[in-house]
Amino acid sequence: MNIEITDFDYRKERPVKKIKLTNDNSVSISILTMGGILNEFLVPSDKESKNIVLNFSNISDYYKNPFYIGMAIGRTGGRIKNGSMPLDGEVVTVPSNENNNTLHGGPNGFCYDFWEYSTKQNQDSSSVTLYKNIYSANDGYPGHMEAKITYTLTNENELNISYTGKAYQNTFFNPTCHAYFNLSESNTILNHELMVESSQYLELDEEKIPTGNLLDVGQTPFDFRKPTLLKEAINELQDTTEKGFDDVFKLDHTGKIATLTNSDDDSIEIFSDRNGLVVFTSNSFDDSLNLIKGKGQPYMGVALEPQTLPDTHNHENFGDVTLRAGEEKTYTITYKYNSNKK
Ligand code: FUC
Repeated sequence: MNIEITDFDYRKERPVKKIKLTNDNSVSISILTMGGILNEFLVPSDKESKNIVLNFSNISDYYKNPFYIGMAIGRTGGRIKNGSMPLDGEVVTVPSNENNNTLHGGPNGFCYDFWEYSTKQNQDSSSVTLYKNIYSANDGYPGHMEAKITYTLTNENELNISYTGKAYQNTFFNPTCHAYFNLSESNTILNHELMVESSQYLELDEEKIPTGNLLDVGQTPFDFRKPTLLKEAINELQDTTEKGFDDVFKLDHTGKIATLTNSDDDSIEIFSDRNGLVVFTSNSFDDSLNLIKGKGQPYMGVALEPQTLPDTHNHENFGDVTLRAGEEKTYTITYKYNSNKK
């Protein structure tokens, strides 16, 4: 296990630190102190190593596009209609940043700021914890809360991300990770297979807000209950506006919820304790993105974002993202890398 801390770049005249954790199998992850960005997930390959998440070489490129590449998302992931949610019998409105709706924590969410950090090294894992106090004046959400995000890399090649929210006043907490995976040398994920433990997905309106209706995946391109080639599923969506997936799956259970497999049989297994998974196949990426992997293009990566179903408060049975004064909640996402190479 090794921890290396370097300067990645500058933003707002402050250094952005890069914290790289490497395990005993030469797998490593790098986290940036700005935006809680997962900047690298390096695994051994024929060419020494390959990075299986999309990334940029400098910090400003991360903020020149609307795609939240690698970023930590909070206080609430997904879209909230008109930014309004009931809290203690009153309707609270949080700042909007897409149409009139709030996306991924709004214009001042988790991804737009610096985080304090500390690191820890154990026998079989090492971790970096990002933490900060967030006040209503910072992001327009109700209440003061403390947020902590711990990225742990284990010798089992698991990246474990735990999000802890501690509320001093009532607020909302539905964090997630916006990493885009691409396990291949290719510039698209079309030859990856995806499996998602989900029998229903959410109907969305034209602004991608859930209508509240749940649709069965059976006999549709949304049926990933068996591993399915993304190329085939995406082909079936070519007559839709999105021409790919930007969808919310209601999960059948917690625990292992999804597997993404490359044709070389490398895979990422995803474990979560939430009821939803957003699958976004980067349909609208274009060549203005200067990713290290190359110019942006549709289907370059797939974001697999475990979270509580979005717009929760406006729909029955979607769950509850309220975090009450004095309450502390931790959610965990695990992305486990498996290689077929012996
Ligand atoms: C996903 C999608 C959104 C958005 C974002 C970058 O979470 O649901 O549509 O484009 O990623």
